Amino acid sequence: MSKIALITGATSGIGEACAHLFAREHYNLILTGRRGDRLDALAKKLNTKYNTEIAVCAFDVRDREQVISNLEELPAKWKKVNVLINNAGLSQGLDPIQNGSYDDWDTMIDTNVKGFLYVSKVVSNWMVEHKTGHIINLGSIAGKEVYPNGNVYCATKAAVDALNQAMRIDLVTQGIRVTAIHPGAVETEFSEVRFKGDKDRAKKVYAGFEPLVADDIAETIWFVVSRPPHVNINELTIMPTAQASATIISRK
Ligand code: NDP
Ligand code: 8X3
Repeated sequence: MSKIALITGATSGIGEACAHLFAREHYNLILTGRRGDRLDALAKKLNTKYNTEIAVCAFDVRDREQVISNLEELPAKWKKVNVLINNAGLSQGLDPIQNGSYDDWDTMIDTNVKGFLYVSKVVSNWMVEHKTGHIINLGSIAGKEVYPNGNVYCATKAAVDALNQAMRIDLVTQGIRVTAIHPGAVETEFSEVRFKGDKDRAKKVYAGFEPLVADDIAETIWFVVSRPPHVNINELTIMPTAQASATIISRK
C-alpha cells in the first residue's frame, strides 16, 4: 500500500513542488490550501501523470473549526499519514515595529503559529495512534536571525523553531520523526504575498543573484524523509550560495 503525505500550502511554491516530488515517489497525497481551484487542478495533473490517489482539502488554517472538521472528516484510510509537511505560511509587510499593521501581525501569527498548531495537533494524534510518522516543519532563516523590519514574521518562524524542538521531545516515545527545514531566499509567491501583489518589489528581492527554487527545498525534504527509519535529521538550514545570512547577499 502506498504511503501518504499531507502537505499544507500545496497551491504554490514549496508545497506544490513537494506535491510533485512525493507523487513521483508513489505517495498518495492529501493536499491543502485555501485556493481549492488550484488544488483541484494540481490533483488532476498529478493523478494523470503518476496515477496517485489524492484527497483535496480546501481550508484556511487560521480557522480552527475548519481545520479540525476538514481533516477529521477524511475517510479512515487517509488518516494513516506517514509524512506531514507543515508548510502553509506567509509574511505580510516589512515595516518597523512602530509602523507595523495590526492586521498583518494577526495574519502572520494566526497562520504561521496558530494554524500550524491546529494541523499539527490533529495529524500528530493520528501518527501517535499508528506509532509512526515524520513531521517536516517549514521554519526559515528568519527564525534563526532577526533582520530589520522582519520583526513579527521572524518571531513566528522562531516559534516554529521552538515548536519543532518541542514536538521532537513530546513525540520521541512514539516513534515519530520531527525535522525543521530553514530556508534562506527561495523564489516563490512568498514576496508577492508579503508585498501584497506588488510584483516589481517582489522581483527585486531576488535580483542580481541566483535564489533557491521550490524544487531545491522539495528535494531536500525528500532527502530527509528518505533516510532509514532510525535516522532523524533534527533541522537543516539551506541557503542560496550567494546568501551568507538573512541580510548578506552577494548581488551582481
Ligand atoms: P508561497 O506563497 O508560494 O506558498 C505559501 C502557501 O501557503 C500557499 O500554498 C498558500 O495557499 C498557503 N497558505 C498561506 N496562508 C494560508 C492559510 N491561511 N490557510 C491555508 N494555507 C495558507 O510561499 P512559499 O512556498 O515560499 O512558502 C512556504 C513556506 O516556506 C512558508 O511557511 C514560508 O514562510 C516558508 N519559507 C519561505 C521562504 C522563501 O524565501 N520563499 C524561505 C523560508 C521559509 P493559499 O494561498 O491557497 O491558501
Ligand atoms: C523567508 C526568507 O529571509 O525573506 O522566510 O524571511 S526571508
